[in-house]
Amino acid sequence: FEYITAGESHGPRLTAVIKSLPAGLRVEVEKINEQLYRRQQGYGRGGRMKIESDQAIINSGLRHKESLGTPLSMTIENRDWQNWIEAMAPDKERGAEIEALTNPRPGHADLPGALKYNHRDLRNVLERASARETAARTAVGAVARQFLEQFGVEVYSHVVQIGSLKSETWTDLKAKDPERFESKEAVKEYFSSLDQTPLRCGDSIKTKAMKDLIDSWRENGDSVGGVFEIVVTGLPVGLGSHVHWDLKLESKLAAQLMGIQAIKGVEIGSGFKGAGLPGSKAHDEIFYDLKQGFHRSSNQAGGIEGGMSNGEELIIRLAMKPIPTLAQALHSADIISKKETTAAKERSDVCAVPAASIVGEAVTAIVLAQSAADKFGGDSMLEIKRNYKNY
Ligand code: EPS
Repeated sequence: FEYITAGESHGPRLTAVIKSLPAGLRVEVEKINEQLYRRQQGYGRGGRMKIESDQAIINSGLRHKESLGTPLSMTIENRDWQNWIEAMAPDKERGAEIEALTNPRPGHADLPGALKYNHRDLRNVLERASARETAARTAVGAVARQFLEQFGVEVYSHVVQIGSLKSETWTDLKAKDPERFESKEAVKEYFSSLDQTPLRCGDSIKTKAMKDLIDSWRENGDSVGGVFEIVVTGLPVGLGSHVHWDLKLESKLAAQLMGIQAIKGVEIGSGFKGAGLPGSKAHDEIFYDLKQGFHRSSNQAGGIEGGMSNGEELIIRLAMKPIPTLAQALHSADIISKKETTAAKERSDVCAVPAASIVGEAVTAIVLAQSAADKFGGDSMLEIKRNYKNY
């Protein structure tokens, strides 16, 4: 599951290549497109999502819907490219009419990117920094999900904060009504139902207030951030390892999840809140019975102990900053003249937290597929499944 993505936001298309994939994995392109569709939804998204209708085209690595074990490459066309053929032409000289963007947006990659790469047009930075790239990662994640499904692993998410408004976390919801989520089906039903909601938040009353907040901040030319949670069920014990810091499941998850555009914080289990508890209340006591094997009555660890999955649900919270492109532009300084100016106003989303939660699911699925492939190794699905069963 080693992979790479390429593509500019307004270039012809995005590309993703998964270098290593076991042979014999059934991959449905419809399931990839379903994830791409989910990423495009959510209240508060901007004009670009009205133009795009993301679909993956598989160019290599599959034959008759089964992986060959060869690099799987995919492309997603940018429909908006039609409006940028001259401005973003990869193979034509720059026309005199193409204006350079020189007023950097605070919070975006514009200024550090221009200084680092010696660019005199901020578009050379923002085109790749744009969260448009997350469509490619979502497609890779959709392949990883199809791998994980074979082992009964499900990756879910919900939004638990928009701007300053919070709703109940997964731990709160389960504590309030423990019986409600006893079956796998009930968990799946809760998370699946969120795809029909505007913000992927399970509380309809809070959702109304969150939508009002998005509307009122939008009216002020502002943008809105938030927090979402990833919940993974069905994980076996022992993904990741305690033996070295870079092998820990937490470090792998944090590294890749922090690599999602606009993510500024990651918390696992009780996270920052847990730091304030006495040790006697911060850990999950161990029980054993024949039916369940080893199990816990709480999940403060968020499913990871010593850098390894412990068989409980994986619970991760991610903080997304408000998107830095603002209609009410902030103070800036021109990169060429150095004169006072206001930041560039590219078309943008007012709130993309629900979309980010889908990207979070995808990236989590990628890390877990990588870790499962490390643990259960093998060139073919048959071999991996045999190793899993023996373990
Ligand atoms: C995005 C496409 C982009 C932005 C957004 C995410 O399209 P455009 O720049 O043409 O409007 O809508 O990215 C940002 C807000 C950002 O600051 O990077 C997408 O496909 O998700």
